[in-house]
Amino acid sequence: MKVEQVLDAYKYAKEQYATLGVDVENAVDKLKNISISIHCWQADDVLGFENPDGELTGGIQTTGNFAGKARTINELRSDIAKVLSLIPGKHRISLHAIYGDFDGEFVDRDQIEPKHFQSWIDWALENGIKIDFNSTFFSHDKSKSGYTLSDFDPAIRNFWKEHLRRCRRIAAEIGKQQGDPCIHNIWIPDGEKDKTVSRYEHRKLLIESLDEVLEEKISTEYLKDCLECKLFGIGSESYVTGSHEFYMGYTVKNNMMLTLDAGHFHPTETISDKISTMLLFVPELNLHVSRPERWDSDHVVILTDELQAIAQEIVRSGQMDRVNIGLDYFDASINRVGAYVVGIRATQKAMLQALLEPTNQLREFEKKDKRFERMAYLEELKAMPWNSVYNYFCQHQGVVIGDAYIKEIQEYEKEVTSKRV
Ligand code: RNT
Ligand code: ZN
Repeated sequence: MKVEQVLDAYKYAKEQYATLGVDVENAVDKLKNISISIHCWQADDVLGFENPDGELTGGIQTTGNFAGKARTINELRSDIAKVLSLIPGKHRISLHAIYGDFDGEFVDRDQIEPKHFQSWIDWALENGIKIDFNSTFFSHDKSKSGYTLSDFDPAIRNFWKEHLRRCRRIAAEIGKQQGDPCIHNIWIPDGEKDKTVSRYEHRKLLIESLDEVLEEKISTEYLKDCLECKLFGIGSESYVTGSHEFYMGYTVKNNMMLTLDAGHFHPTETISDKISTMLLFVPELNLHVSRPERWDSDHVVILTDELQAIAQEIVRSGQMDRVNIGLDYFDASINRVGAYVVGIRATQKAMLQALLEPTNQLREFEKKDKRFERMAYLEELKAMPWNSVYNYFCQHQGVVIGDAYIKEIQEYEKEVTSKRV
């Protein structure tokens, strides 16, 4: 598509949306300010740099062995830079604790320090990127029982408490240096494959562990902790200590941020409907936008009905500034850089569509009991020229439009990732 064609299509789209009372420029402005927190772990199948030859545990798994995964920090940064060059807007990178710059040394989880992340902070500052953080409670000898912070063994719990303490301080240091709070996501995989009789006991231990570590007060100017729930994982099908009810209770009680991962519920249960509820009880939400398919909670995000519903709920709530949008998926069976770009673009497109909704008018129909009109307009909106607006947004931000990113990824594969053998 040529520059003028994009502009013509945008002009036409603007006129069409104006007939519905939608201000397109305002929507584009808002989209520009939505930073998506891009997970670093799609690039290397959640292996990290602590022990890249180790096994991924904790109830998560990647399948496939597509060539070209990032094996070093530099390769990972190069892949992320490529991704960012194909995405309009300013975004964040979400790091896991196992992605530190350990300089070839083994640094255990209860030993990590801000210095192991300084090169990430410098890299991010140079590139105008903000960083979010995640403590890593999986892929470790001391999580072999299936439990960490809710293990019966106090020595195991102590080890992981120290990890959490250190992660909070690292995240706070990141937040301080970047002049923007670092969101620190805490996901604890603890659970069991089969019928568990000590559910209450483990949950009580998890509360004790969390309370003890979170007692250390750190300003939200630097650090925002959030807790991520899950219903089941691979090998923890029967019981997960940190269930939805557990963290719903814990975050509401402690006025903390809750993380909702789209793949962490019953297969037909969705997070879109939880957004308006939880926003009434917790200060902020963190989302792990993901796509569940059957047993897997982490397929590449695409423009599904549920993704659109999530975006609609964020926008319709009028609380966009209290919802942090992060991604969480990992697919080792396709080009990993491509997987990033498709997922991020899909998330932006869903947000844009939601921003282009004449919500006030739809609310009027609702109030006046005009349910047919509401339904009909919601149907019409699906086929409105929102993609012309997205193309314009890309062009305006100096990023390739339409399907041109596919060729870029093919070239990067040819020149870079396919050579990683
Ligand atoms: C696992 C959780 C968690 C992880 C990442 C790697 O089911 O969703 O967020 O995917 O921490
Ligand atoms: Zn998640």
